[in-house]
Amino acid sequence: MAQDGTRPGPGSTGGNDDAGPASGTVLPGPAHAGADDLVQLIDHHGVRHPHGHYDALVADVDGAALQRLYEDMVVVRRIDAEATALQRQGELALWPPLLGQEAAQIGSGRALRSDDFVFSSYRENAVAYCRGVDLADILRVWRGNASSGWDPYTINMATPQVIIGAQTLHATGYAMGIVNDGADSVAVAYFGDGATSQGDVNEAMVFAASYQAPVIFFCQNNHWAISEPVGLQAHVPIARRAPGFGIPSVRVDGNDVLACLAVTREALARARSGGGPTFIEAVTYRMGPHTTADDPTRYRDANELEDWAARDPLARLATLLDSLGLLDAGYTDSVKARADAVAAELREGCLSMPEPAPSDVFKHVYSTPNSWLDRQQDHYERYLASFAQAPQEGPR
Ligand SMILES: Cc1ncc(C[n+]2csc(CCOP(=O)(O)OP(=O)(O)O)c2C)c(N)n1
Ligand SMILES: [Mg+2]
Repeated sequence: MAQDGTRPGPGSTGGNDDAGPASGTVLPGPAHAGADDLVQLIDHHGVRHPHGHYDALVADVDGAALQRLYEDMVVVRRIDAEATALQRQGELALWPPLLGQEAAQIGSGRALRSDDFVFSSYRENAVAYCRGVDLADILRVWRGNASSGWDPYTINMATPQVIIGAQTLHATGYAMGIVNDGADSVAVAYFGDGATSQGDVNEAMVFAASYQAPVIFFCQNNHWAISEPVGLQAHVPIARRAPGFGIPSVRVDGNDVLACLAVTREALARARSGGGPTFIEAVTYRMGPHTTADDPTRYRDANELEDWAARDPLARLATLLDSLGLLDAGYTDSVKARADAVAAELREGCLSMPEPAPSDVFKHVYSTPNSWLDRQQDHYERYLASFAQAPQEGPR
């Protein structure tokens, strides 16, 4: 919160810069957790703390399951690093890194069923990984090869939304459709802290509450909306907003994969059983730039990054696994080998992607023939052909 009670200045993260329990009023929500309480099962020292309510939701997560969550996080961090390298090498036009947000995305993503449907922003590449996306498909748009990366129905995940917050409306509408179908799947909208200031997100919450739609609003509060710190637009924890719409909310340590799994499972169970929407605020941190076109050193204090590096989601799980005797060389070697193989597959998929034909830009604009577009395509193709036919001018 701003020192003087006014707008926090640049670099401040206002009322949301802690990852520890905040004090204050406990607002309506799940009976066991107010919107201000931070759910945490594994602290940043890698210590597992018992929890009166959420332990039951992850009772099945044994050592082997924890190892799988760790492997997932290592692999998606590697995907992210490889894609960043591909951008630096000129193979991608742009890349939005997720470094630091692995636990929020893997914990929630691994809670979902295959018939649930995800509506994400551009940064949820770890969620796409959980959905089983073809690795090259993650890169297609960023390489400029396609207008969208995959067929949403193959993995039940819409292609990433760049219009901030719009996917919350899509998710809510989809969830209303689930009710009409009499199904028990759930729609999950992923968005950032900045997105919560968008009208779309607020409208989506009104509709979701009105229709008790089976939708989860999964907000990754990574503390920044490009160069704008979260405290500028949220003077109280973001999770507190949802109860005002009649939506129960929970604030979770977004760098704790087990806690993220637990709260998402609870929200899914509520939605499947007719209990309507839930808002989850996963308190995490974007350790990299907004995108590879951004330079966060221009607006962010290096100390802040250092603070959050000490709460790294992978490091704490590694420490816990080690304390359980589950981080031996055989295991870490196999995780590394898997990450190397995935990175190699990603790179190969990127470099071997066929170049689209210029006229492919007209594909998928409409699902049915359109004479106006056909005419444009015809003109464009004749224009391109004119270069091939132009007489070559010889040297004078
Ligand atoms: C409607 C709209 N307004 C503005 C932008 C430009 N823009 C792109 S990313 C971004 C910040 C989003 O921040 P946040 O929601 O916190 O997500 P994060 O990037 O941190 O994951 C903005 C303002 C946009 N893409 N769409
Ligand atoms: Mg953000």
